[in-house]
Amino acid sequence: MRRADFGDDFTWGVASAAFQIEGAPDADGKRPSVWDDLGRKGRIAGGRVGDVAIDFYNRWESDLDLIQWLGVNANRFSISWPRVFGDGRGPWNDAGGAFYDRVIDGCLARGLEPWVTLYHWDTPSALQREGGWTRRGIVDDFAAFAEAVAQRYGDRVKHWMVFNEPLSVTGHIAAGLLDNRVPQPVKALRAVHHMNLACAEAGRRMREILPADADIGITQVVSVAHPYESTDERTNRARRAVEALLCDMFIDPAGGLGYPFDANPLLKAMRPAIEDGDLELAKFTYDFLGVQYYGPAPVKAFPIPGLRAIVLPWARGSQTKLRSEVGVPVDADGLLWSLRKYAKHPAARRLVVTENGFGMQDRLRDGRVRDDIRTWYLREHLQAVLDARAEGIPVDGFFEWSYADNVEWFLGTRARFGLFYVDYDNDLARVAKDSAYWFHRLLTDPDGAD
Ligand code: GCO
Repeated sequence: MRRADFGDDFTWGVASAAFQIEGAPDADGKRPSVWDDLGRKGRIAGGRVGDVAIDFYNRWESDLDLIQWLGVNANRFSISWPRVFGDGRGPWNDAGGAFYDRVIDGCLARGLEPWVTLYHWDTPSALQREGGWTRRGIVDDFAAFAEAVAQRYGDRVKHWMVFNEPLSVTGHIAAGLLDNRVPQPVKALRAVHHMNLACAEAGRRMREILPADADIGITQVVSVAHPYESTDERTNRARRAVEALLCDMFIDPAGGLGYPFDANPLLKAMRPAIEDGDLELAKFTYDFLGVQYYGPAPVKAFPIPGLRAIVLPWARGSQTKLRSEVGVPVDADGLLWSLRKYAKHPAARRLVVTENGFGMQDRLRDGRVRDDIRTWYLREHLQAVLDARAEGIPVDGFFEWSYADNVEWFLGTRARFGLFYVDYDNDLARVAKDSAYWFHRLLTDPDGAD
């Protein structure tokens, strides 16, 4: 496999997120986020691991050097809302904002296009206490934050993602993980609608502020159901129901298709949140859909009298060969099917794989991390991207998650996704894993990598 196989217009990047790498929870006027609170409440494995994370706040220069060494031409990272915008509604915090000036300028100085995610889950604590995404008023709060960020960095940042994975935030709310541990599935479905409104409004306001060539996208979990196709109607109903829940209730409204209530009647619980005119407000054509693919959603239809189909997305004995150490089924074919499904979706003009990576508990032995399975995983999924491009599917970028091990949310630092190993027992030293050397060869050696 060679970089040249993907064409000169292809974007190669690595991805990360503020809370997972920065640390410095109180530095330079930063206000707390819901994830700082979760760490302090002991809800994250290892406790307040986010307070240091991998110390990117202080090590951003040497980390950008490592990212540059990989041979990528882009670096995806996120802005911490409470680091730059107080308790959520401003005023702008210049000292906090200056940190992202340094990172953006540092990227540009190293030939790394900054790809900026506006929101990667770190809701300001003050807004979370008001209800977070279950409160419709957050739509205006978020849009004002988006405007402020675009005004500050729009002169240097061309590529934007307004939101990272609304599905994940929805799951956190549904399971009651963000506050008092009381599951709130109905409130979560209504929060879906608020997120959809917020993303579209942020997109519109950014479009007004940013230069005409601004590239505005959104990242979504895209895990198509497995089996990827079937002749059995009950199975296909199950597949549609799962994809409606995991992907289409977020992507379809942006494309003017409304909500897939027919595919999954459970979604009708969100109806009280939908006000007159909302479906028009939820529309926004993104320049790209950020496809976040780790594995498919295995489904198995269980015929239950009176119910059209009940599905268990993570059915036991799923058809895929392997699961990562964080329990995600592995099947690169699912990425090709995902790219096929959204290739012509009205919500976006093109596709970019904005996250793909393999979580495992790497071990550092004799100064080396042997992670052949991660190299195999990356090669398989890059091949799926090549296959998609060969079919004429407009996918023109790939961001590996992540450049370095970091705080994997509730799992803390146990699950490792990085190309660089972070030695938490040795001053957070970064050590290139075997997969990092493979990725470096692929991107810098004209003969590519096997
Ligand atoms: C996600 C998030 C990342 C995760 C990564 C590994 O997709 O869940 O964007 O923050 O850390 O995907 O699970």
